[in-house]
Amino acid sequence: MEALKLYQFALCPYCGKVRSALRLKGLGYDTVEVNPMNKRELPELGEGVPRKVPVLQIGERFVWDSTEILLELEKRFPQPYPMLSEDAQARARAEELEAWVDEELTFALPTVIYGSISEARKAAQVTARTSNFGLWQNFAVRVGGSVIMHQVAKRMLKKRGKSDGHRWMAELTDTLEGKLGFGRFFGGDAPDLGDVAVHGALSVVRDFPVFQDLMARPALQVWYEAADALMGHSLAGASRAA
Ligand SMILES: N[C@@H](CCC(=O)N[C@@H](CS)C(=O)NCC(=O)O)C(=O)O
Repeated sequence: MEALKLYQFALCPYCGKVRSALRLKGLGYDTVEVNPMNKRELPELGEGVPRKVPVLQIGERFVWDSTEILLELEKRFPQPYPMLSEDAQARARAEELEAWVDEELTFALPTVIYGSISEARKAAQVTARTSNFGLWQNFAVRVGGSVIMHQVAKRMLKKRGKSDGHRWMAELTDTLEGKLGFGRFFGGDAPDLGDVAVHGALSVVRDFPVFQDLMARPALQVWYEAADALMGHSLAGASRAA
């Protein structure tokens, strides 16, 4: 079995998706926390490849972009839980939910975890805590990172024409509850790609107040507990196969 190494930011929802998928598949992996200020730890992947996380190293091979990584994992490790159903309709629903997570939820989350400068400071501390950065880098991430994160949150709100991140998040929580309906998982009786995407993105905000708002919805709480039993992981997450 080839070694798996995930280059990540602990608080990046796309990286959360990959950690959830790795856990669902029962795969052990190591993580490398990338310094968001200089991305020095990220391997050189050639011209045209975005300097972004997540990147998953599988043996000697590198795969980037969370969706591509999930598809690669599905191809190589279809069991024990397939993320993509053979049924075309179910598959389309799962892909649609994953796209919604990538294009909506992932943009709203930073606006509530870095929305105020004190929230941004807390987020930067989490990043510093989950990394192996040296003393100076650690300090720079705590101070510089919180300012940058706060700016990113403000830019995202403006770009999406929103004024209040918490209100935006409440709207998305309603949507999420609607998508869950009465099923145990978004994918029905078993989790699928949609469950992996939602679980991964939400797991990064577990230590933030917004998570309590989400868990105040009983259906979402029941779903999260069931999903977390299968895909739960820590943010720093060097993890061995179960
Ligand atoms: N479509 C990509 C998006 C990845 C992405 O935007 N990652 C962000 C962190 S959440 C990043 O690395 N940003 C660094 C930068 O843009 O400089 C995926 O699904 O993996």
